Amino acid sequence: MPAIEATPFPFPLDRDVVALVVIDMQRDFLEPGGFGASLGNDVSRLEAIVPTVAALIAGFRDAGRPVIHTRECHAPDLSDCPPAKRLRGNAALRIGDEGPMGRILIRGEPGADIVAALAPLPGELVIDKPGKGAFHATRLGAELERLGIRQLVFAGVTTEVCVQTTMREANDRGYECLLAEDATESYFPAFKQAAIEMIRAQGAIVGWVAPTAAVVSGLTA
Ligand code: TIU
Repeated sequence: MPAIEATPFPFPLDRDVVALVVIDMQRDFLEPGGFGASLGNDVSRLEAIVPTVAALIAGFRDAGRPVIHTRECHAPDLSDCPPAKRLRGNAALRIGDEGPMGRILIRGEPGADIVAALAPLPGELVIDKPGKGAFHATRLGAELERLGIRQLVFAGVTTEVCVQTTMREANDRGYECLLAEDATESYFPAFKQAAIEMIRAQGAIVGWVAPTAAVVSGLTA
């Protein structure tokens, strides 16, 4: 199978062992009144990647490859939310507080849902994660082993927080990681760009970077 165009060099995409991980495309990060907004961010820029993420998801579904969705959220009793996370900073609304989309970042609340346009299909893996990384305190690692996955393509939000943290966790666990650069976004354009540069520097020290179109055409080649 030919490698796909990527930086800092071509990525040896292997359709037999690759999966897509879509990080935290939740209302709480994309819509006003949720967690992202409660941290003081302008959430409007994140919505713009939804069609590109949808195209990437469709490419994996069409190729019969796994699509894994994550949601950053906590148990209703907050037993999995360390005070160091809940009490950090100066937010008007904190994790667990009642907001316009239900309790902020709580499992089962409307705000914790993945946006409708990217809804998981029945049978797709949905990983609820209490941390920024998707491996910490979840069954993601065990599920990837069960599925025989060796390569991960990443999309979602935000690039330098949950996406980069999860890529680093995956890289340390031996997965070949690629970031779909137009299917990820940050509240801070400069941080997105910096994360991309950090990931692919030093001979892909964390992983590869490529546009969605290159990944999708690689899946169908
Ligand atoms: N604040 C921020 O940029 N991100 C998060 O809190 N979580 C995720 O990135 N999902």
